[in-house]
Amino acid sequence: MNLPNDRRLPLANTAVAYAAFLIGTLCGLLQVFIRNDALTLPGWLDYYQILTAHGLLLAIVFTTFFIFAFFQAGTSKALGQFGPRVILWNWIGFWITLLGTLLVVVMVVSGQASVLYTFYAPLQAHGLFYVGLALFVIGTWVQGFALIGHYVKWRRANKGQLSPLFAFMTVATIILWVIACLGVVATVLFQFIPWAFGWTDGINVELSRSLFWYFGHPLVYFWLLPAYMAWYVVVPKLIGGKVFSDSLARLSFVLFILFSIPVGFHHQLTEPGIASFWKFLQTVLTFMVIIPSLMTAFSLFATFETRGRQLGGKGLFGWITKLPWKDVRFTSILIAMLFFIPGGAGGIINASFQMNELVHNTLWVVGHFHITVGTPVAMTFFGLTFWFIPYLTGRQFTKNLQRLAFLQIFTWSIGMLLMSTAQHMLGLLGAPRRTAYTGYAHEDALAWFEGVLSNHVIMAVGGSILFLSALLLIYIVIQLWWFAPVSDQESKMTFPMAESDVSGTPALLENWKVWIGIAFVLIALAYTIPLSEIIQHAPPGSGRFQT
Ligand code: HAS
Ligand code: CU
Repeated sequence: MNLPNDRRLPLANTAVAYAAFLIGTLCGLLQVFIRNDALTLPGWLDYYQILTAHGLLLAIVFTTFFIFAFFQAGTSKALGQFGPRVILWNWIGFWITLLGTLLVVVMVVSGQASVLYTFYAPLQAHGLFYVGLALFVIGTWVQGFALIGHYVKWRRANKGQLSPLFAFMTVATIILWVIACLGVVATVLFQFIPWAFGWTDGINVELSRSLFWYFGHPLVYFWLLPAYMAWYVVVPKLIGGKVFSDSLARLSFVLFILFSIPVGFHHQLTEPGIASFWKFLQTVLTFMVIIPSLMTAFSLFATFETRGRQLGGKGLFGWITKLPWKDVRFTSILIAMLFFIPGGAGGIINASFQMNELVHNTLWVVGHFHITVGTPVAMTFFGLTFWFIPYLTGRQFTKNLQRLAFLQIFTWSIGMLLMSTAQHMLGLLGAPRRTAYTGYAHEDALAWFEGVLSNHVIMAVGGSILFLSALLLIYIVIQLWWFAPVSDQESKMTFPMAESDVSGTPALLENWKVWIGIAFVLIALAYTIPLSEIIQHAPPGSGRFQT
């Protein structure tokens, strides 16, 4: 089929996303079996290598490529078709991101970069691994700035107007991403690359970890915000409603720009070398960043209830039954939201300073991120995929495929429920994360963990169901891409974007200079003194551990 350029671009991004998804989920399957002691890997493969591939391919590659596909298709719908320059720069950015990805993948596959997605020093990968990471980030910036260019042109042509909500949210997410990446770019360019190529002897470990987490926390909102965009803008349209409050939606995105960055220390609460005052300050700021998620939860409930009552729902809960449960595009995303209720609650536990001692570096944290990025975000992306690919390829999401889609989200939910519950419980009992060896310090390997749910077998059962579900999804994607019947006028998919009333929205919310300025003030407050202390008091030499 001959597709216009602004469709081919998001399709290319989606293709890379799902290729990464397939390999990444396979690596996940291998992991649960190794942890269950049911599988021994051949000599040329290694647990940490697979864990690195799993984390990178799913949490970084799948998400980022899918997010850019969504941004590209959505902004060209919201602001009008891309001009040739925007298209060109998006393509250039796409190829650079892909080149970076391939370089990283080659290094991991060849066993020279089994450093996990957090690449903590003094673990050392091959220098090209870090070059790949840098290219990846640069590629996303090029795509991001191309989209911002399109947005700026629209604003010039529509002086004094607020931009459509989807475009506003895209720009907010890109701003967050660019500011966040400054940390990882700094550590990769100025610390890891010189060290890995042997130009410098040692590396300041604490500085590199702190710069990583300056990036690593907002990274999770770079995944979450596109899902929130779907929740705020796409879902209301699917249920026939409107955006509950335009200004609330915009404010929540602005709050993410302000508070999602100066909080990285909540991943380092157990680390020496950072005074507790700064850890405490960042913990307080972490509690601030919970607010926009609570606002989102409120706003979504309000959207659902308003629409359910319009459709005749009575009583306290009658409106729930009026929602379009038979539409898998809606149901998938609703289940994704439900998962985020315990997911977010677990995050609040992690962030509760002393309580973090109990869960840090245990499987609990693994459970946490599988019910944040692994379901609320990932399943929202699945829910989008069901209409997004047909929208781009002009094919039909047939009744049969819809049935399969239900089976897919159902199996993903069950698999995730089993696996993440087991991980949370095992974690509370002290099962460590980031290790292939589960039974250390004990003769009888798995004897600590033999509860009904708190055992490694349930985790593996969950993981296997998840892998089958992933295969089903890939089947659906392939069908929607190449084999489903071409749609006619009636069955044609559109990009669902709900109406959002901007009449009460203050123009200040779209004054980026103000928000970026305040964000930098908060970052400076939270980081200047502790980072300078880390630099001044760095111990000499760090050694290096090659994998
Ligand atoms: Fe987290 C570790 C704290 C959110 C991902 N997190 C991680 C790691 C990942 C991750 C990947 O403070 C591991 C990193 C590593 O490898 O070491 N996290 C939080 C907090 C939040 C949070 C406070 N995390 C996320 C999100 C993620 C994510 C989102 C991915 C997308 N996290 C931590 C901490 C650690 C951590 C510590 C370090 C742990 C350690 O010791 O290593 C908050 O943002 C959560 C706020 C969310 C809510 C929920 C709102 C609910 C909503 C749904 C509404 C439902 C509806 C359904 C409307 C308060 C919006 C309606 C239904 C009807 C039927 C009508
Ligand atoms: Cu965090």
